[in-house]
Amino acid sequence: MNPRASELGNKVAYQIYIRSFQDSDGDGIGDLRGITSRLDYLAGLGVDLLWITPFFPSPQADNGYDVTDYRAIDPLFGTMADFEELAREAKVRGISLMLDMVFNHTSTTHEWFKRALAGEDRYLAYYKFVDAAPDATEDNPGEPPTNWQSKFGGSAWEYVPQLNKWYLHLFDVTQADLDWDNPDVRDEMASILRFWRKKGVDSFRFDVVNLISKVEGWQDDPTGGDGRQFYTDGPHVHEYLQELVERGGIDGCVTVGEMSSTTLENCVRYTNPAHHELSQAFSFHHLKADYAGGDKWALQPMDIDQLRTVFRTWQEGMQEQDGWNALFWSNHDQPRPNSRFGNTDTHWYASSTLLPTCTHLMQGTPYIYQGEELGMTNPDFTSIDQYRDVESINYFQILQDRGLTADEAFHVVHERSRDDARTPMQWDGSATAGFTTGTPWIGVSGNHTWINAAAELGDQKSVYAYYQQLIALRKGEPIIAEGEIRFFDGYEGTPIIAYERTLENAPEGSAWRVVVLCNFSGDEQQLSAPFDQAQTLVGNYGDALLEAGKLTLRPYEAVALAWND
Ligand code: TEU
Repeated sequence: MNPRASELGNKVAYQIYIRSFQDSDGDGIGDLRGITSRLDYLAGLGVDLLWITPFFPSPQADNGYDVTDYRAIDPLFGTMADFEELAREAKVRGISLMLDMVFNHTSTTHEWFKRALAGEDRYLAYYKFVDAAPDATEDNPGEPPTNWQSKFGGSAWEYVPQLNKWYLHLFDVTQADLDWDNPDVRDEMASILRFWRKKGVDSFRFDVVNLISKVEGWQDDPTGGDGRQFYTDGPHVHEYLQELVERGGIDGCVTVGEMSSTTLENCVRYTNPAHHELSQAFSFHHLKADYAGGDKWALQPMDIDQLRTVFRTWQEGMQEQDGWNALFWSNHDQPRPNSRFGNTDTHWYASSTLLPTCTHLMQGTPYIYQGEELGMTNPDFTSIDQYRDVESINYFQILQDRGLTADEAFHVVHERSRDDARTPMQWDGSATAGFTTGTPWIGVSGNHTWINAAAELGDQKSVYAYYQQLIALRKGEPIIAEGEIRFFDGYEGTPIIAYERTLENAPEGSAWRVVVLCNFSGDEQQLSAPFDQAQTLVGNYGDALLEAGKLTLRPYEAVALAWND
């Protein structure tokens, strides 16, 4: 059994994008007290871990992923007393708070960066500053140190005239990359973790943590790419993570790393307990099955063979080497998965329940992103003015610079924007969906009138009830938490993903085998299914059309068959 299974196998995490979850003071922005007011809803779902996106002081250029002070609470979201109350109330309900630590970069409004701009050597060394050419000027700074591109578009370097230097920013220009090769920086980050540990926090998410170690020396990307090979899973990343975990006092905590463009081999090292790094990894390769040529901003229909191969590679690969996957379809950076990989126009319920059935029964720890448990969809925005995300607004222009018309660029943004997942949580059918008594910072999706918690709670046929069922299964059926996983061959070229879980010495009455079959299409599929004596463990159509060794899968149907004799 995977060594992580006993501590993490029956846990389920829920992600809150604090800006959009619940506003308590009418300013149109979600906050800590708002979350506290909704803890019973979360406890009712059955979640154990609550990942809350950053609420530290920030100018909000990237909605909190641009941190000014890691040891305080931004007044936008409340006070430290509000945080402490939330932590207490969550603990009473058996829920552990997972804080989101953005350690690859700080805001350029951070004290450290300000002191660097003032020319203090100690703080210049906190960041990746590189001397510009001696004759560089503000009007003509010359070429940046490398041709690397920011993930939000444009050069990854910004020229600072008063220093005649460039600084690196892999993300927004206001997010300056820290120099993790500097032991003073590593000391600071470990100290920040100790500060939150002293407050009783025992769970952390690390933002793009596999980007912290950059290759020594500055080289152009010879492929004309964005330079990611020079900083992704970099030369010292494992060493720095082990040191951070040990000195931050978080070995044994529940931790998860967001691993951008990573590899299986590195994620085994990040999560295998023998390495004392993190306990889980978010990898994103499965969420690139609809990226034409791997480019987020080039649309293509979802490639089901690619999706199946990635799931198989990561599930069987991490199992073989005692790594541990975070299981997810969405977060605050991804479009709503039911809109993206299903068809919410023709099969909203089936699309909204196919996806979690596929992943919640895999090996790993499932993450539910706010509203996913209600079947929230991409918003029906019709104008770029409705979008707020810096990346989306940048790419609306970049795509037009690449030759797309404004309408074509808008269509791509509409399908790919991070704001697709950032519209207010839909609590009820009122004008602002019960999210705020004020004006929401971003528009409410029009379908909140019928997709909302008030309409679904108590309805045993709701998407919410289906998620409750999946979560209860993970806690009640040991095979899901502890079983081995194996994907079935023979489905290439079909819209089916199929795998089985097996558990040796399954407890009396519990399943020793579960077969999961998922139809990622809007068409009925007939399968040869030599599955006699099977029980229907769970299915998004409520039953299974299984007879005489044949199984019919209806549009976007997922079913799990179990053997427990
Ligand atoms: O995301 C990393 C990241 O690259 C994502 O922004 C996402 O993969 C990208 O938008 C795909 O095009 C983390 C945070 O989750 C994100 O919200 C932050 O903006 C980013 O890091 C910088 O901190």
